[in-house]
Amino acid sequence: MRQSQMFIPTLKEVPSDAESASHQFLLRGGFIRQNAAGIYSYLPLGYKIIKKIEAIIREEMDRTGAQELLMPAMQPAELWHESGRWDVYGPELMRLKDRHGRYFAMGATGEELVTSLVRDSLNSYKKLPMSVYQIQTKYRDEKRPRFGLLRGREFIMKDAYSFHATEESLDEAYWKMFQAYKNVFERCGLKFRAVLADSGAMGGKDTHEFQALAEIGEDTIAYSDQSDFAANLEMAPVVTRKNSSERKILPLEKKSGKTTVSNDRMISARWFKTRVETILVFLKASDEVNDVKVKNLLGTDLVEPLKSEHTPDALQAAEGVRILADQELLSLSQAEFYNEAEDMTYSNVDSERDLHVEKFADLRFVKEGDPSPDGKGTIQFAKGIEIGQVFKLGTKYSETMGALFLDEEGKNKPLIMGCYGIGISRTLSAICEQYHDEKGLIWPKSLAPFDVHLITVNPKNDEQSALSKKLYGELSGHGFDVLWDDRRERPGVKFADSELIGCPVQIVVGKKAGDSIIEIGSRKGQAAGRKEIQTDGLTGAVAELLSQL
Ligand code: 9G3
Repeated sequence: MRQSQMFIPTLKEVPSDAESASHQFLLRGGFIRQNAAGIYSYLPLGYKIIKKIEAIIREEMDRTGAQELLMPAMQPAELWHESGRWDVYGPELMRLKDRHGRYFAMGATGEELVTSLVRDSLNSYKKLPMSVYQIQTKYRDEKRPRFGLLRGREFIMKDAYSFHATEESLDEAYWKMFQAYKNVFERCGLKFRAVLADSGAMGGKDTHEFQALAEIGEDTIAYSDQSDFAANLEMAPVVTRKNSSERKILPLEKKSGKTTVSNDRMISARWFKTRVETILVFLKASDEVNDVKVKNLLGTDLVEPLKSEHTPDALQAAEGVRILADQELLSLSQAEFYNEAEDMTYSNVDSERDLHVEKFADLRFVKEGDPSPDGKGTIQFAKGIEIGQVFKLGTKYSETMGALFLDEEGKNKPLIMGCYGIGISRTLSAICEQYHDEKGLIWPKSLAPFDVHLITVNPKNDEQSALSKKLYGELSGHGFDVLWDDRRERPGVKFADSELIGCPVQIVVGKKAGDSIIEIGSRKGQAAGRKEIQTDGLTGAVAELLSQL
């Protein structure tokens, strides 16, 4: 394409509200434009890349046997009433009313719709398993949209749903989809980890998130430095070090006032409340309570810290207080505990003898340096951007929405479901976060908007224009996708735009055009500069350069 005819409105200045690199360069490179908070247009360059990401996703989805369909973004409110989620979700679920006063949910996800779509016909084990997917715009009215496409209010998602007669069949589809996701993100050139994640309000069990590694990421991943173990910080299990010294049990002593021992010899009391009771968690003062682990242990969805002014006496096991403790305390002897309510410090505390603990469990956040739960290496932390997730949904939606099938014994059972999402807009941003330098983007060749950026330094010069036109024809004839900067702009502007846009190969037609000499270089090897070559070796040189990227 001739750049003089393309709509690529690059920006010299960094937009003030663009905090992340991807947000900055997608705006400055003329890939996207904001229309409202969290709502963007994909301009021709940006949309070209979205379509390349979608093409990779379609190939991998089709390979799993999932069938592509397209469901509406306007979802009848009745469906969300059936699933009970109309009232569960607050303002984040965008709703609208049509001219007849009927309510709709703007699709934030597709579980309700797809279940209503299949429940009339997917009614026999003979028709199972079956998987469908769509690539569709999703709406979520985020309170604080930020970082451009990373957290938008309207975004493009691939969402897939699978239907099964048995758990084994779901398990098979889950791991097939898991592998398809690894293929997708590897083909996108992303550095990512599949992490064990908390299924949270989604019900179901088994769930993994695919996290693209990036400093700007909102999630913290705990991963092993010597295996592919990785988990969301909330989910990462802690394996206790076997404490060599056996526990010595000495008589409990107490003295008034605070204690001065080091944090890892001291026990802390942390108070929480659930919807129905007060929870007291004892743990080492050097550790932090992982509230998700407490929720999962109690099987509740709400665990909130209790304000300090109401904390009762930790050692008087008051009525209605459930006392839990982190497993680490089992290998802590001669511990100290400062009981605020009495202003007394107890020493030689033995957590089994003195704390009336109902249950010892893994309740703390994992820390860097902890042994990896799989026994290989130690835990490190990294920030991640969640770009995909795979869920075993179970029968959460088929039960509430009456999607039943006749099993082999002729019994009516709710369909067993899985759901699988990829944030396509987010994936675009994650790629930019991982592939840029201070001058602009550096697209992996599988996704670049064009293979080659051909720059005519001075289009008014007939030799340079004629040679550029010839090379453009030659390269296109050899199947390369070329963006030809034929604009009457100053060279400095052209080079700056080329670095912003970030096509893998750069070719410059300048002063030596008359001698059929041009310059070639890669955007990735920008710092190394370009090298001069004869034009007759050009297509070979481009193919060679691309093969190395
Ligand atoms: C909503 C709103 C926001 C939401 C949801 C529903 C997240 C919601 C979870 C999922 C689970 C899977 C299919 C593709 C893969 C992910 N945020 N989730 O259900 F109404 Cl406003 O979307 N859905």
